[in-house]
Amino acid sequence: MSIDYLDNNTICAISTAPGVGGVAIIRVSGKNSISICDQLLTKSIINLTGYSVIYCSFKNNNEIIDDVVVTIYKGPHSFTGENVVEISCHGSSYIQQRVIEELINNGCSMAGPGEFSQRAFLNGKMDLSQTEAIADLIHSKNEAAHQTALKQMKGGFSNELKELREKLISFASLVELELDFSEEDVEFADRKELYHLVNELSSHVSSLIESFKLGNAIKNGVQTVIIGRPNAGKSTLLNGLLNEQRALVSSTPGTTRDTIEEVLNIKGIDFRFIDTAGIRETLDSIEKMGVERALEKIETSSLIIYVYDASKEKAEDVEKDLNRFNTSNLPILTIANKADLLKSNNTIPRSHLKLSAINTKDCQKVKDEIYSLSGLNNLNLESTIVTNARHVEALQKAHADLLKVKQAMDDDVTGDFLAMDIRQVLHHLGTITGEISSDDLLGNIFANFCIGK
Ligand SMILES: Nc1nc2c(ncn2[C@@H]2O[C@H](COP(=O)(O)OP(=O)(O)OP(=O)(O)O)[C@@H](O)[C@H]2O)c(=O)[nH]1
Ligand SMILES: [Mg+2]
Repeated sequence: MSIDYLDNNTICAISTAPGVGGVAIIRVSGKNSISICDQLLTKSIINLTGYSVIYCSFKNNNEIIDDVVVTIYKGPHSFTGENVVEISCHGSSYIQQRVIEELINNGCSMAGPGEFSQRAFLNGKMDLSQTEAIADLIHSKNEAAHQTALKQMKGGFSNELKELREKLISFASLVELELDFSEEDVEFADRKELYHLVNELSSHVSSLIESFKLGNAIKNGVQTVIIGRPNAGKSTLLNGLLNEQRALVSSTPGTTRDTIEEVLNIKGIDFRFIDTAGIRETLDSIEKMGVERALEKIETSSLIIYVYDASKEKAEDVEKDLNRFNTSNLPILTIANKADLLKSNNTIPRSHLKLSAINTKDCQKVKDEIYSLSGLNNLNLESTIVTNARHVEALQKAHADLLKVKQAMDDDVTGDFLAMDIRQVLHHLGTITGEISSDDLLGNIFANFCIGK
């Protein structure tokens, strides 16, 4: 996407969700937004001050299209930093389209995806990570996602990064200053202090990277696959967890063919449970596809629940299954199911959870086990949690370069190399907030936004 903000055209888009609603909001932003809208309203808005709200009609020449409420924002005191007019009309798709059409006929152009947010960023209303947080806020589905997005939008994360960068910038300038006096062998930047700072920064950046595990779980949920042999009770377990008869259960092995996915929120985190076809050698082509799909689901999951019929299965077969299915060493909860059918001579390893999936109450125990297995029990929404894959990638690069700085100091390299490595760290941290950005980067980010945002 090209960035044509410099020509300062006035853009418009429907900012509410597509379709019919009680009201819809059409947003207009740009230098001419007030004068363009003024021609289309039955009351003049030219002389109104910012934050004025006015009730009037939206018209085309003499045809009244709708009664509307219009809010005026005068730049820079608006979301985009430009003059903005928000037209609230009745939420018919026809009215929304007519309003847009008239705006375009009068000199507006249709906004591209995320163009309002992009303008907000380019006009310095917020930095890149804050802009991205708005997208997360709009999509937040639970308390944790809402909290982290809100904090990021308010600038919590940006301030933390700014502090880290500032500390390093002053050192970078001192090291660079030394280069100007290279003949004189001076050291303006105290190496001991710098070493200490780099250590401090790298552990800070590490903990931000670590927080992504939680951040990702908050944002995208934790995919948890339920696997085992046919008839083990996997579907019964899924139903018990959900407290509803979601999946078909029967005593015929091979009941579940396709995978069944359901989301369950446990302590604020969405766990996406996937019930799969029982894994066995089979000649039935449909069941075979189901088995393949089950094995594929393991690859994309973060957690595994392995269920076996404890009244029937031999210990060595269970071990064999565990080794075969968990090739990527994911955290795994092994459930010794059908505990109600166990005879006194059956012994169950301590690490297996004894369960009767037909007993819904028993299934609730699984929720606690899954939650603690996910390693998210230290959920602390007070500290900064990185939720964005782009950010964590930049942090990882910054971390690698911090290690290079450390190594460079250990090797006692010259100031110019040291300065280069420090600049790299600053560069990567700067890409998160957008202090360092390129058209490509911005294009990529905003292209993923919807129109009207
Ligand atoms: N006694 C007893 N029966 C159970 C228990 N859990 C499941 N069953 C029964 O075991 C049979 C198979 O259960 P399902 O949940 O369909 O098993 P599954 O693992 O999904 O089987 P497939 O879909 O064929 O792979 C059903 O008749 C269930 O009622 C349990 O804890 N105790
Ligand atoms: Mg099943």
